[in-house]
Amino acid sequence: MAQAGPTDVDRAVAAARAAYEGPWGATSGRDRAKYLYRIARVIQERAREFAVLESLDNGKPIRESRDVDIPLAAAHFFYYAGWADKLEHAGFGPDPRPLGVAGQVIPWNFPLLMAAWKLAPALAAGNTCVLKPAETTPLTALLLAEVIGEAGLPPGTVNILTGDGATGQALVAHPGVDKIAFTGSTEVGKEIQRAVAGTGKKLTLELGGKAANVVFDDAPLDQAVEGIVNGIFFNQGHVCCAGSRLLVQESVADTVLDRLKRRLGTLRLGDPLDKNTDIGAINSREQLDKITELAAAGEQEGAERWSPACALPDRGYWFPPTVFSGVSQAHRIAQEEIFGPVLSVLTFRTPEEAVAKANNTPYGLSAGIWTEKGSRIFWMAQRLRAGVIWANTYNRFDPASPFGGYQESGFGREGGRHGLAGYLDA
Ligand code: TAP
Repeated sequence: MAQAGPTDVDRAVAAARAAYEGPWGATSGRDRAKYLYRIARVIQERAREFAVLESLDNGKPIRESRDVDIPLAAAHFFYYAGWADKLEHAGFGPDPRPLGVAGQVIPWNFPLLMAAWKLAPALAAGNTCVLKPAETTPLTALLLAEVIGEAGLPPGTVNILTGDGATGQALVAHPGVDKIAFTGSTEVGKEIQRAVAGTGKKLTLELGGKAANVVFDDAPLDQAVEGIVNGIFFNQGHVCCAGSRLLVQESVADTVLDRLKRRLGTLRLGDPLDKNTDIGAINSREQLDKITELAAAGEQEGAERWSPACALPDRGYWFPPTVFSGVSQAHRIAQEEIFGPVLSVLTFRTPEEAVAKANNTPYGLSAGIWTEKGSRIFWMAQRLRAGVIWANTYNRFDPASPFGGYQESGFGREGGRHGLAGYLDA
């Protein structure tokens, strides 16, 4: 795959600027909406091709790319198409203006979906874009570029640059960019924040997480077990908002753990292109090493490790679904983002203790609550410091719903009306 250097970044930014000051800048909201609808429809028409490519590139099960990633990517374009001609009614004043050229850097865990999260609101608001996909997962972004060409957007409106961190760095530092939108690790997010400080560029950061999925003793336990599985094993746990810390009330901890283990015994790990696969491949050797190292630290620090009997394929990068019980808050596996199929289980006795443990993290992206009591859901939601809170469900996404974090999980929101704010001078 080509590695875009500083000259390529220059050319892409110049093309985006020319489109912004030229044909795209002159395109009315109504016409921008038509282009976005067209992109959404072509993604739907070519959904199978996108799904196969996404699974080949990323390693995620085809069932997920087919049923989640691709439909949600199309849904984002549909949703923001609806806003393009209604910006003056979006609550940002009577005449909100676009920012100009947006530089967008995305990670490898949801390659097409993250591209849609970035491009759809930016274009709806009237900006032009230069997007850099992750080094290991550029393929669906390139297919999306083809689709955008097919949809007839003026040349230069969307530019996709392949390359590694150095390409991202050059894009972030480029003086011709008016806004930086980044999704990725907290470490790189901090670096970007430093690089952008004092330049006047607008910045949004969607970073890591270490979410608590809190199960009370009155929760519908079978449903909760499904939510725990979906919370941490969806996309091999390569999910910033993954429910990677299970906080379970002590009185039901043994029952939940037993049922969870039984359920994990039924998951199928293997070929991402097999429709029956539940858990696919780890995206890269580097990520596998990171997961392996953190899981080893969990054992060394005294937590009890368990995985179902599960044969791993000979070729490729794989990690079995893993549960650590007896985890204490000081353990690295309770503090650091593993970004893999590894669940840390902690217990609590009272709601107050659950809140204290859930909030004991430098992150603040998401959380889950499982209980039959509506009043308890509200009580918890008011106290959990997380940008997204699910009740009696987990990992549900909708383009109309804003997503983003607090603290080291970043700032700014993507999705919903709020997602427009990051791309408007309002
Ligand atoms: P990062 O290493 O941060 O990479 C993210 C993107 O930034 C990649 O395209 C990467 O390029 C690029 N990049 C690396 N160094 C850069 C620099 N100095 N300047 C500009 N760009 C740079 O993260 P990752 O390993 O790909 O993704 C996993 C992380 O993303 C996890 O921590 C996860 O929590 C977080 N994440 C957060 C969210 C939200 S919504 N909060 C969503 C998904 C993922 P290359 O990788 O191509 O070299």
